[in-house]
Amino acid sequence: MSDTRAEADVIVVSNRLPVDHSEDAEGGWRRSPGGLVAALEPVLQTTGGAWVGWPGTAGLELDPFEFDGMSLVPVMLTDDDVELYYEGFSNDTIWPLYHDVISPPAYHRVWWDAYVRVNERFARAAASVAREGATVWVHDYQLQLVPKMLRDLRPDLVIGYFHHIPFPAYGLYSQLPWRRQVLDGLLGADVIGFQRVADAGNFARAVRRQLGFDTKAGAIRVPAADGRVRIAVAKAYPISIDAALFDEIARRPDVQARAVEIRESLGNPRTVLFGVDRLDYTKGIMHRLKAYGELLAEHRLDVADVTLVQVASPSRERVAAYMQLRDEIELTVGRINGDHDTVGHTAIRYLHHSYPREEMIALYLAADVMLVTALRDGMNLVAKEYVASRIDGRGALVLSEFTGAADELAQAIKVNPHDIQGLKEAIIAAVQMTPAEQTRRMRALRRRVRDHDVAGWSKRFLADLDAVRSDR
Ligand code: GDG
Repeated sequence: MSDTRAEADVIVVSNRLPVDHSEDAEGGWRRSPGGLVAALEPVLQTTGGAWVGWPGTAGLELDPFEFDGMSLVPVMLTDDDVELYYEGFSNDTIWPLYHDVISPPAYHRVWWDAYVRVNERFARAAASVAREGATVWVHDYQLQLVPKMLRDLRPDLVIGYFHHIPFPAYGLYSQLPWRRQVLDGLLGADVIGFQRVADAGNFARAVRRQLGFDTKAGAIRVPAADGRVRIAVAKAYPISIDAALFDEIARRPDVQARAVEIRESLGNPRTVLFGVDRLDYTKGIMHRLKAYGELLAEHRLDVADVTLVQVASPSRERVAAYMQLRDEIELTVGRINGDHDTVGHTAIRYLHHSYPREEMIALYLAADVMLVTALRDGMNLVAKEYVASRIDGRGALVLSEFTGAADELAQAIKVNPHDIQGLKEAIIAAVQMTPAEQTRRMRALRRRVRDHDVAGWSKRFLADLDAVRSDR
């Protein structure tokens, strides 16, 4: 890395930099879509801050560079790092374990060694760009060891960590062979943020049981090497979206015209059901298909009236569990369509693609019923995006109670996706919901999402980090 880089007062650290390689874009980089970038970019721009992360291509060694008023600090990952740290430990150990073992987690010591090695690399990169007393905000499960590593390197820093996925109950967490090291790693932060109150509670319980530290009302007393005690705060900060932006795009005439066109191209069914997820076993796509398939088989729904559009965006395609899931989903979709399609109507329009945001919002506008049936999800931003896009106040949201969003979106139709019969009844209730009832519920949902957007989320978190600084 070059030593000409500027030092920063605010540093974000995440596995991925907020940019993607692009041949067409000026300078070769394009801003990646997503709420995190939208929320943090203004903070970094006004403070001249830096973002530390992997540029997304193995073996690519790059010097820090400026992008949109932020300084980007690339961390290099080799092919081995991608396989062992990213696809292995992050996505085949921590991801399934933290999502309640929906898929069995694999525990491999070589994966753990790579995780430690790569976390060290991220910590050193952050330490090297942080000005004296700077604020460093670390993101997500790929980097759970960074807070402690960073504190050891730079005790002057104020360190925050936000966990985007669930933190599991102690009985599951305790499977992890490196359970103490991970807790120690996280406790290096001054503020440890979670999506739900329950996640923060699970974390505090694991700390009590494994490390014996005192944890009162989310204030964890962490003994330091010098015999003193430091307080680490574990608390819920439910993440959100840039609601105003979704509202604005949904109002665009071209997007509304596209929504009409989408319905037409589906043969103008009376009801369009919609699901959009990364193709991931946590999202409950198979449960959704089972319920829908049974409703068709029992003639409670008819393809002449109803179509399900399922976007499953490609994800983690080199991890075996994901390849298997894709096969299962595609077999099931093929069966349901084969059984129920007519020449003019299809039961499921299945799309294994990623779409531009405008197209996603047109799909939200075209959908009468949004199906979010995750078996476990930290938050689920799709649910909030659907609500923010419904400028017409219409539409019904079926929402799994196992998502973080369920804590906030009280007027959704709540479901336990494991209960297929209950899921079927919820789908029918959504299909049959009167326009007046849709409007009544959607008004309250929209108010919630509008008043708790992603800017408010980052402001709350950073204010708590500022309070840590003042206390010092
Ligand atoms: C993790 C946690 C937590 C999806 N397909 C396309 C597309 N998307 C966008 C959605 C949404 C995002 O991706 C997915 O966010 P989710 O929250 O639903 O789920 P994860 O990806 O699993 O995210 C989750 C989140 O982190 C934030 O903390 O909520 O619980 O698992 O924004 O719109 N966007 C576009 N084309 C697609 O095809 N443009």
